[in-house]
Amino acid sequence: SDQVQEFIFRSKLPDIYIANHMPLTDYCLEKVTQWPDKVCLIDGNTGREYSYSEMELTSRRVAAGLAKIGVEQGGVIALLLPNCAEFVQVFLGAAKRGAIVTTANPFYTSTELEKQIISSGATVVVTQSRYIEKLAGLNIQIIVVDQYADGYLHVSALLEADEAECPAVDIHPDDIVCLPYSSGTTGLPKGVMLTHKSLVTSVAQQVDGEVPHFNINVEDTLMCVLPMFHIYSLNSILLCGLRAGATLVIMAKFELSKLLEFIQKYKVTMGPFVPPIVLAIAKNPIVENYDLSSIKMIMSGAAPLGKELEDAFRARLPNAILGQGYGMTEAGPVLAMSLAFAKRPFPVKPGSCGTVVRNAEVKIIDTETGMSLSYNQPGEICIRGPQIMKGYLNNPEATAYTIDKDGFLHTGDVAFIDEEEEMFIVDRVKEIIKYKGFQVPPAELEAVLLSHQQIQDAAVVSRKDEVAGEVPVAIVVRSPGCTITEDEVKDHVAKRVVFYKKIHDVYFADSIPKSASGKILRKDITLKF
Ligand code: AYL
Repeated sequence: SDQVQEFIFRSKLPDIYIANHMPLTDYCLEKVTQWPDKVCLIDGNTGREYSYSEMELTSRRVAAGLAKIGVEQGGVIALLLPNCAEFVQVFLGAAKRGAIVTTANPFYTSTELEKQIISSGATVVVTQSRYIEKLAGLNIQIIVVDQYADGYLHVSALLEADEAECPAVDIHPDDIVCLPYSSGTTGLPKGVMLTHKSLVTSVAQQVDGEVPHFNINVEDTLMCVLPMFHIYSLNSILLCGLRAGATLVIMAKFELSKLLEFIQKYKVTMGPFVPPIVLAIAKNPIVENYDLSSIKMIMSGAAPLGKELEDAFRARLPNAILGQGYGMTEAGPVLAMSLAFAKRPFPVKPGSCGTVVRNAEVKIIDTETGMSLSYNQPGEICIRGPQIMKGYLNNPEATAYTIDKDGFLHTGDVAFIDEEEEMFIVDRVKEIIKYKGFQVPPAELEAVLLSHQQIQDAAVVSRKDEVAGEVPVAIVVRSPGCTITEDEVKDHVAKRVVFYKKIHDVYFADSIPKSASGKILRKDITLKF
């Protein structure tokens, strides 16, 4: 028969009960009565501290305030903020209201913002006054979190609303709560529909149960320097930290000396970072001037971590457990995490991005045949479980392309799993370029390049970079008779995109290698240099 054996990989830890019928805010703050006065948040920017009971109360006030200004259940609000207390307060309040939060990088250009705001259907944007001008011309209500600005609502209208007016809402587990944008395995950025059930499940897979995979608790202080507008920080730091009753130290932007000062001052125990921050801590001499002995765990995620870097880091902070987390926005986002972080830690091998989380199934499939593979054979990672996205917003084709009929989400990452259930990522079969963990979608840059009349054709590919991991470079075919220069090409793009999507080098060519169907053959281009 054509009955084939399916190889399914599972966690080494037993499955757990997951309360994924609960709305996200109620779930994350469920145990607050056990630690009402515990410090929930320290805003490193201002030094202000917020207790858990205060945070819970504020979430109800914000929900009331949002209802009052006309945000309905299912309405979309955009957070355009660096890390700050208001990000957390408004996020939890919006989720409590049954609204949907779309998050964006405040450094985005107005063109990038406009696309996301229109696509997501956001009617309210919460931001700092300095970013208001980028929102000109959009049909939205602006709420400013810093100074009072004429003609705009101030966030105090939410924070100081009457909690007695917190609307009673019937939130369904399959309702969307968060709408981050990701280009996934191909094309332009798309709204990723993460539901209450997805995010509750993902957080539970990390921190719930008798033997949590990611062992954080009320004794822990987490460094929150990664931007919460990105799902890594939003999920694995903010939401996991809240659920576990940890203290979060938040920083608006990465600055090594400040980061080290905060670790020392607040006795930070856990640092969820990205490879460039791990690199800075491993290599920068100023690290010697600080007492980092409080650090128990360092997690690296969102991009590959080099073996030499891992060794250099271990030599410098030998008492800290260094491990990886592996996630993808669409996957809810966490697929795997080092079992060295578990309450009962397992020995782990360098280079591994972790073991699949509990209550989920992983398949490694042959990229040619689609057959599922067994131990030690590399193939595309696919994952199934209640944590994965509901789909892409208003894009059933892209959804069907990414989640197959059996419910497996295809990641576009290539890995093998060894006999100890450890996953090792070895390649990527998708377009995305990762600059310091940030997504750079080639298709978006190609469209920007093609909008220049002196450019007839263009392709954007990844080039390895010591600090950023990867940077985008362009191959450009000039229009007939045109003389556009490398600098002109770079400037054209730089004016239209956020800093990390800038083109680093331009190679002029006579043509772009394409398949018969017109698809750019990126692998062929990469081989040329
Ligand atoms: P997105 N090693 C190698 N590549 C990685 C890793 C890793 N540890 N983590 C993520 N990637 C790549 O949507 C991979 O190609 O989400 C993956 O498909 O911006 C892509 O980045 C997804 O990029 C965590 C830990 C979340 C990590 C994340 C990553 C979210 C990044 C929660 O606890």
